[in-house]
Amino acid sequence: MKYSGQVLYSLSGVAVLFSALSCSGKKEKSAKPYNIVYIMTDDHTAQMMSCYDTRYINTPNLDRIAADGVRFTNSFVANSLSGPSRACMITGKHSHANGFTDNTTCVFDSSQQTMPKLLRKAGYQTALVGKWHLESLPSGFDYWEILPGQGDYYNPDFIRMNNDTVQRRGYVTNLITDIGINWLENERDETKPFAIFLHHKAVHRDWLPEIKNLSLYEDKIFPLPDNFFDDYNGRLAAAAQEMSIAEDMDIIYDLKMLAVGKESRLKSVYEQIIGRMTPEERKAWDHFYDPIIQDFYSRKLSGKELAEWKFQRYMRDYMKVVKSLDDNVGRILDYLDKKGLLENTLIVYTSDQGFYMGEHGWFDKRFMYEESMRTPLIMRLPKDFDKKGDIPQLVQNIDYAPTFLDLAGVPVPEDMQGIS
Ligand SMILES: [Ca+2]
Repeated sequence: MKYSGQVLYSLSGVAVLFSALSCSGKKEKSAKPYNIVYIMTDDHTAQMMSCYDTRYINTPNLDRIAADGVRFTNSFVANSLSGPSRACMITGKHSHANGFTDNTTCVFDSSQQTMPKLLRKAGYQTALVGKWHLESLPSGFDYWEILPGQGDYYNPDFIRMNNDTVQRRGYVTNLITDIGINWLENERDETKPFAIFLHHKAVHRDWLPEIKNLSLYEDKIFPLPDNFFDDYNGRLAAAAQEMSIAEDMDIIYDLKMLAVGKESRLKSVYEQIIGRMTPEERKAWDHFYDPIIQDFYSRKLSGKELAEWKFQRYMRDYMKVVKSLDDNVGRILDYLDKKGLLENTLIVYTSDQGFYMGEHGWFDKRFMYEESMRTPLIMRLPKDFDKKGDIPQLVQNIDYAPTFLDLAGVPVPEDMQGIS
């Protein structure tokens, strides 16, 4: 493949991402094409990354990416829902143009143009591991291994390229990283540049922490957001959302308060999910939760007290799941460092959208307010770029595809709606 340093500057008169990067100058043209490591999580919101917000959690490995690179401070998705967001990202097009407009009725037309396909055509080795959620099987990858649908946290099934399904033993965030590192180490063609897409299930509802992290953060008390008890006065659409921690967060499915004689709407789903644990995992799980469950039902909380109790447990569970994720981002960074790949690789960390952490009394993401439309976006740049710090320009996830193509020296198709 041919690399042209010029495309980094001049592809579009309205170029945002890399023209912003070039403000402080791209130093020199690299002899080798750049690799791309794209790490995307599910529902990981910027409030829960210490490089964006120091109120709650410490994420040292994510912060390494931001500290060594750039942090986008006005990064948004085009569509704040899993499948549609993912389709926007790989096509560089809005939902009406890529055809994947919702999670329930759509099947992604995998014959259409995508950024991974264009990278592959230009000589890149491409790999995808983890959550896909576009219903049709992946296309445009030399290697893929995906979770069916939402996937499971414990001992998850994966669908492989020969279309068989295997159950892997372990915790999903570790497994996705293991598979990714194995591909980088043993399966890729080292004579070619690579683009690997690691799509985590974490930190999606219902936030099942890894056993070793169960007891973390239990002594933390989180401040309630100022608008936690929002009355939605004058905002009928907001009032109609079913995302309320007080009303809609399931005491068993979401918050794990499973006990004999207690019922909830999603109890049976929770039983199925934790039914995937090994006997040892289940024993450790019950050992941790049993005293909390007993204490909870003995207190007979209601009203605002119950809502606040739910908020605290939600925050702790979410943070524990982020902890495993941050550790695994560290594993990838360490691997790239050890292999001498850091300096020629663009490392991207983002999420498929943001999430409510109690703002407006909500969890989830299905309403177009700031917390869910924003998505974290941090990048560690190849050595040829000396830009560091914040990039305030408005960007959306439809801009990722043209940006990666631009970086790879691949012409950006005119019908892509995002810009580099
Ligand atoms: Ca999501």
